[in-house]
Amino acid sequence: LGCSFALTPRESPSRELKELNGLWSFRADQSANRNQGFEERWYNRPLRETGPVIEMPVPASYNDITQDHKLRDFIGWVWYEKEVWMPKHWTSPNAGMRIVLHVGSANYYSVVWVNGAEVAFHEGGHLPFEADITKVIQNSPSHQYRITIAVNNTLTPFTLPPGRIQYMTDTKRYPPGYFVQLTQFDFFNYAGIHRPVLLYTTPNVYIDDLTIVTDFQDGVGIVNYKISVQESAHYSLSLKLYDQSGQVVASVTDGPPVGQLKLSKPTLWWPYLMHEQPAYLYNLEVYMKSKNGSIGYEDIYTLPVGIRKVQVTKTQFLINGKPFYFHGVNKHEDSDIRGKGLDWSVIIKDFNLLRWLGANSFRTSHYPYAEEIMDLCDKYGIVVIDECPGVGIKDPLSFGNKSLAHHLTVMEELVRRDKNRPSVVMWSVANEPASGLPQANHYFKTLISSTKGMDPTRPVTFVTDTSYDSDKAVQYTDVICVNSYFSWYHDSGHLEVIQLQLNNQFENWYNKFQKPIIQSEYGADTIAGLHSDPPVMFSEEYQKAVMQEYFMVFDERRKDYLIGELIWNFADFLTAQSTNRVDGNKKGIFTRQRQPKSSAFILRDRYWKLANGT
Ligand code: GCB
Repeated sequence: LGCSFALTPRESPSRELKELNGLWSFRADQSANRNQGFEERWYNRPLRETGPVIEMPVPASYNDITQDHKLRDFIGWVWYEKEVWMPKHWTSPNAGMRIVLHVGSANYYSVVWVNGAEVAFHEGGHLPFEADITKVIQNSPSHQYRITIAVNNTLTPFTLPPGRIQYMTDTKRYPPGYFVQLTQFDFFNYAGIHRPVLLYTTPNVYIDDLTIVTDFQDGVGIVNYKISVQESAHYSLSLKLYDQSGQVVASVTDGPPVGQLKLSKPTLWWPYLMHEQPAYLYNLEVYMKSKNGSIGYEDIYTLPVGIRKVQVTKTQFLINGKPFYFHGVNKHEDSDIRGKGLDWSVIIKDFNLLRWLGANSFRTSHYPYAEEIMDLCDKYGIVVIDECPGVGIKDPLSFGNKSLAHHLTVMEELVRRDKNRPSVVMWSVANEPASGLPQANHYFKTLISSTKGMDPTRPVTFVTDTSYDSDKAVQYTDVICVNSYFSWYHDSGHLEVIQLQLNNQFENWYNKFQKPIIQSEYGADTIAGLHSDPPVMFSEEYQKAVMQEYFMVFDERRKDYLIGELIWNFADFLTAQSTNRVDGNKKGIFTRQRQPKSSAFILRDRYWKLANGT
């Protein structure tokens, strides 16, 4: 149920779009087996008639919205519902159009009904899914429709990320039926509808997918394209590539679905700070015309296109043939109150901070980010290592065929969504898996080679914290990404060991594999406003000192094979409660409210120097 999703919904003369964001009715299923909603078919009537409902904003995580700790830590099904009006011209049986319901993401399992008819089921908390709801709509007598979405945040050893429910059976310590969710990743498992819910239309015959691969040679830009059209074998395609002044710079009329556009003297897509005119985007307009019997259809889809190419050598990462050094950050989708819910103010603030910092890149630790964020990376020239939700894969159970099959599905969904983005220069299939286990060899060999099969144009990596002599998976990557926390999780407080240990780390990895290396995480928890000289752990001075020790080694290794450094983390973020987290992870160089700690200023100084080649 539900259909696979490829093209980011965009308005055009042939496509209308309606956002369903705002307040939805909401009810958590508090029954002991968490199944009352399904047993009583809450989707069959207005949610308010099933029991007490509250108002819930969409998009947002539900966890931090109320004063109820049971909802904050809730595990199981929650129910969302909204009654919506449809424009009359969408719903008439001979409208000649499809109506699609699109959910940007909901964590983790989702079931969707329209007027009680199930239209979609999706597994996975960080990628979009959609359903063609035309028939349900057109068969309905009124113009008002009830959309019900049930969302369940329960993680198992086979989900991505994996997790486990632990039942507490000691009746002297826990009430009957007591259970908790255990995870092996370091961020709060926020839940709910995290990204916008939309309705959009397409004609009955429509452009279903579009893949572009760009290149340039001898002053000529090349846009290879492949277009897929649904529901008709008889159609014609025309393409126009517009530059930013609105001039058509290349075109094809009545062309085949696979072809090439060429333009002389292309303006290339360059990363932020690498060129005086970064992030140049053309607009590719695809026009499809079709005849089905006596009815004619036209569809127009426009895609931003950046012309650039990416290559990896033994020691370098090349963008447009020039060495690129990642001076960037790791992020999270995380902020006060809204949790992982998409919020434009937070998004733009974060991009402003990235540019203030002189950061040219980030990794989407540890799951794919919203399409809205990715669009801005394309637009601003922020280079992205696009990571899937393969985080916390530690349990040997999670290396079996069932997990692998799902991991491949998630990579397919991610590649399908982000394949055309110039900002995305590398896929990361996982973060800190137990890559020393013998099972990791087959698992990552398959996962990485299949990902390369899905997209032969981009390098593939995963992020390791296993030592170089026991890791079984780095051999399959194009770039080595390594995380280390010297003087933090071990040798705590001993700043003086950092340079020795970090140098050895780099030499060991490089000598074994001869691949370029990114320091994909390093950092220290820091309570904003806590000061100490000499530096002690958790003070602003300690965070700065750790960074400065790392910088010394980075500057040496940059001369040979080090191709990037990504601080952990851009901002403080919420985690599960534990004795080693004081109100979340505090390794941000900005607080969770996006105010700078002292470390932000030294990083800024460094990044601008790196950008200016000084
Ligand atoms: C890591 C993880 C990241 C954690 C970080 C930490 O290695 O990849 O998710 O938040 O360390 O601060 O412990």
